[in-house]
Parts: sequence; structure tokens; C-alpha cells
Amino acid sequence: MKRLITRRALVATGAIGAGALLSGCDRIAENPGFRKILFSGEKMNMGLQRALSNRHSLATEFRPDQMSPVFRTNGTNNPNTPDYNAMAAERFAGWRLQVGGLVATPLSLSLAQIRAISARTQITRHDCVEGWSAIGKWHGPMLGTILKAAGIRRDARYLVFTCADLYRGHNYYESIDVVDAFHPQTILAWAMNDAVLDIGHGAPLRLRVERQLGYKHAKYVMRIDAVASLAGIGLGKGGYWEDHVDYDWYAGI
Ligand SMILES: Nc1nc2c(c(=O)[nH]1)N[C@H]1C(S)=C(S)[C@@H](COP(=O)(O)O)O[C@H]1N2
Ligand SMILES: [Mo]
Repeated sequence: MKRLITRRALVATGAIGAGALLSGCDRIAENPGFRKILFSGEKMNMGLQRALSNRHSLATEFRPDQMSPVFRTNGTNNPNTPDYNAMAAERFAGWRLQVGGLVATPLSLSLAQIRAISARTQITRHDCVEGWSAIGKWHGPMLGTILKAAGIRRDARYLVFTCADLYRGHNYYESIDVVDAFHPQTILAWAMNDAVLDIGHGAPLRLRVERQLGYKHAKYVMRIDAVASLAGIGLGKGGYWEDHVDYDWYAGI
């Protein structure tokens, strides 16, 4: 990725000023501190990101015979809160996905309504930063379809996913930008490997954002809010891991 940081890209996106250019931005771009500034949270420069990779290209899809025999779970494998347990006990009949924030029409969707939306099926590889990968089949509507139905406003830049679980005492949440939100492989999966999504993998609904690392794929999604800024949400860095473990907000692969 480093190789792709050209002077032109940096200047074109306004990531650095002309002064910095004079000192040689190749060296600056290689400096871990500077990279951190470029790629973390609110400071991350969206234009630069786009210059670095084609954000619209598709993640590799695999054949059914390439699917992993075992797809492990990671992080929370059961939110196990009284509210979640009550919803799970009635197989999520009373669960609703709330879609709000910078939208013309806030939505409250039942699982039956979500299952009625035309869906995409994709066999992709999930890569966790902890050093494991697994290939699985995911099925559900494109996030973009739901955002269009809600009438997402032009001033929305990020989508924030609020989850049902507390992980190590903190509310799990994640966020992606509108480019990833409208990527065709970004779906809200309600089925996995030809079965209804189980609790371990995020029932009743989890995000698949195939061009990013595992921690961005929010499980147990309860709410989606379109926002202009991530400031004031959680600790402001855009997600559980970003806030508490210092992972990068943009986890593109
Ligand atoms: N709500 C929620 N989503 C989450 C997590 C979590 O702990 N809670 N863990 C993340 C991490 S680090 C990974 S690798 C994947 C794991 O998904 P899986 O359990 O389906 O394998 O979920 C991500 N989404
Ligand atoms: Mo992960």
C-alpha cells in the first residue's frame, strides 16, 4: 500500500500541505506516526483512502467447495442480556432493526420485512486481525437498498451500527463510510452457510463489509444511524476496537 502513496495523490487530496512535500513525503508516509494520523478515525482522509485503492472493486468470491468446514466465532458469541435473551426466545419475532439519523424516513423493520427484500448471496473469506480466516456463505439484502429506502441524506458520511452486546463492559458498535455502505458486497446477512444466522455469528442480523477486516463486521445489529461525523459517538473513534484497543478505523483489505 505504501508504494501507492504518490506525491500527486497526497497533494490532490489535500492530505498534506506543500511544505511537507518539500521534505519528501515518501519518508513521511513510511513513518508509522504519520500513517497513524492518516488512517485513524476522524483524521483519516477519505480522498487519500480512495486514491490508495479502488474502493469499488469486489472482494474475491469463492466456490461452495472452498467453504471452510468450521467457521469459528470471535468476540461476543452470545450477547446474553435480558433484552436479547427475551428476543431470542421468540426467535426474534419482536426484534426490529431501527434505521435513523440523517435519513428522510426513519425505518423500523421486522425480520420478516428484511427477509422479503431481494438478497445477495456471497461466499467470501473473513480475515480476523487475530490471525485466522474462514470462508463462509452469507445471504441478505444489500445495505444500500435499505439506505435508499430510508432516503439517506446527502450530508450523511458514515453509518453507525449499534449492537446488542456489551463486549468487555462496553457497548459494541462499529461504523463505515458511505462508500463502503453502498458497495454491492456490503450486506446485512440474516443467513449463513444456507441456514438462518445463529447466535454465535450474530443473530438475527450482522453486517458483512467484505473489503474490510473482521472486526468491522458488526454482529447483533440493532440500529443503523446515518451521521455526518463520528465525534460524540462512543469515544469518537468509530468503533469498539478503535476506541478501546486502538485499531484503525479503516480496515481495508
Ligand atoms: N457485536 C459484535 N460484533 C462483532 C464482534 C463482537 O464481539 N461483537 N467481534 C468482531 C470480530 S473481531 C470478528 S473477527 C467477527 C467474528 O465474526 P464471527 O463470530 O461470525 O466469526 O465479528 C466482529 N463483530
Ligand atoms: Mo476479529
